[in-house]
Amino acid sequence: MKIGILGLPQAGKSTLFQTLTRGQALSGSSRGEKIHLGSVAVPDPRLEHLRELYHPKKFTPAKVDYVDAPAIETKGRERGALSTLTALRDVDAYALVLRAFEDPSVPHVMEAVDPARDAAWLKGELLLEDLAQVERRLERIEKALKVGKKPEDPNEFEALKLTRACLESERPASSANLNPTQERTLRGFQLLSSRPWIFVVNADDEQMKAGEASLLAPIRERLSVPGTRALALSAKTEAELAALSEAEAREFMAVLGIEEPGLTRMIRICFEALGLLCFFTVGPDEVRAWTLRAGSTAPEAAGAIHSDLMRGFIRAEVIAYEALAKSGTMAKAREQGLLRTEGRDYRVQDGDIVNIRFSV
Ligand SMILES: Nc1nc2c(ncn2[C@@H]2O[C@H](COP(=O)(O)OP(=O)(O)O)[C@@H](O)[C@H]2O)c(=O)[nH]1
Ligand SMILES: [Mg+2]
Repeated sequence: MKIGILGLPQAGKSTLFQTLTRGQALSGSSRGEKIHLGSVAVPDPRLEHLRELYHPKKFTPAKVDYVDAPAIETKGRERGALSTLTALRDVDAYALVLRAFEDPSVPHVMEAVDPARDAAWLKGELLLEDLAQVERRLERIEKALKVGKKPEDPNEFEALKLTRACLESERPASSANLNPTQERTLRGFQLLSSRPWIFVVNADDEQMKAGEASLLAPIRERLSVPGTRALALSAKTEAELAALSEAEAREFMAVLGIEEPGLTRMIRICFEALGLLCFFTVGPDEVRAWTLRAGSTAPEAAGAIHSDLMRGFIRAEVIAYEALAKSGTMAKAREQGLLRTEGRDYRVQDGDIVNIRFSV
């Protein structure tokens, strides 16, 4: 899973990036407007417990990649040519950073601090960016039509028209109600609004004390898009937390009233937004977590591990993590008959421990 971080200059994008990646990738490098890539293990107590049970040679948590991009400039940017964004196309979702913190030493590109205004501005810019891209392609097709040529791909033509109408009414491309064939024809465009957006309000500690809801309400109201995903955190404070030992961090969090770090909250929201789940494979060689689209079948889970396992899939032995944890060990769980044999139609559940039987 890869998340792109976008926002205005000085919104706290790089600070957020540091928070979300536990600071590993920025150390030493400049804070300048360049692209940073970072990756972080998905914290999961279930997987830690499995590690204790198996003492595997190799331990592989699921991971999330983050891309910190240069800011979206407010002036002098050519429409449809957001060069800063080309590096950010290849992601699964966007974190849109909104500055709420007040700090006279950090200027705001739009004078006053107003996260709801910035949210609306960003939404508008990203939709216009997509619209420019869609229109460019449509113009080319329409020009060909005028000289009597048929569209190469009628599905694409239809999909583009539906998407244009959607963007023109200020709705994201993801809500264009395309059928799966139409959707496929537009995948290559990697439209910014075809992927989920998660608004991240970067607040200071004082503002956080007033509660997350009071920070998010004005943004939800302004955007008036049902189901807008958003969270609030103090990127600066949490970046400092990330540098502490676990015990120290816990103490500091208690003082500040932070119940759960932004790092895990962000991952959870992204999993929800993308409809993902985790399943596990265990053994003395490796204990590992895998990310999978919710609703995937056992052979699809096998395919996430290796294409051979999907091709030669026979059956899956499955036990829910909770059931294993209750039994204590896999041997006991087996004795108690808790291991199930599942076939091709089984839909893998979050927390399943899966062993694929296959032959190639
Ligand atoms: N007071 C305060 N300053 C912050 C916070 N987050 C970021 N900053 C500061 O704002 C400036 C811009 O932050 P940066 O992460 O580089 O923003 P970017 O341009 O969006 O990448 C830096 O000086 C940060 O230290 C915050 O939550 N509170
Ligand atoms: Mg930056």
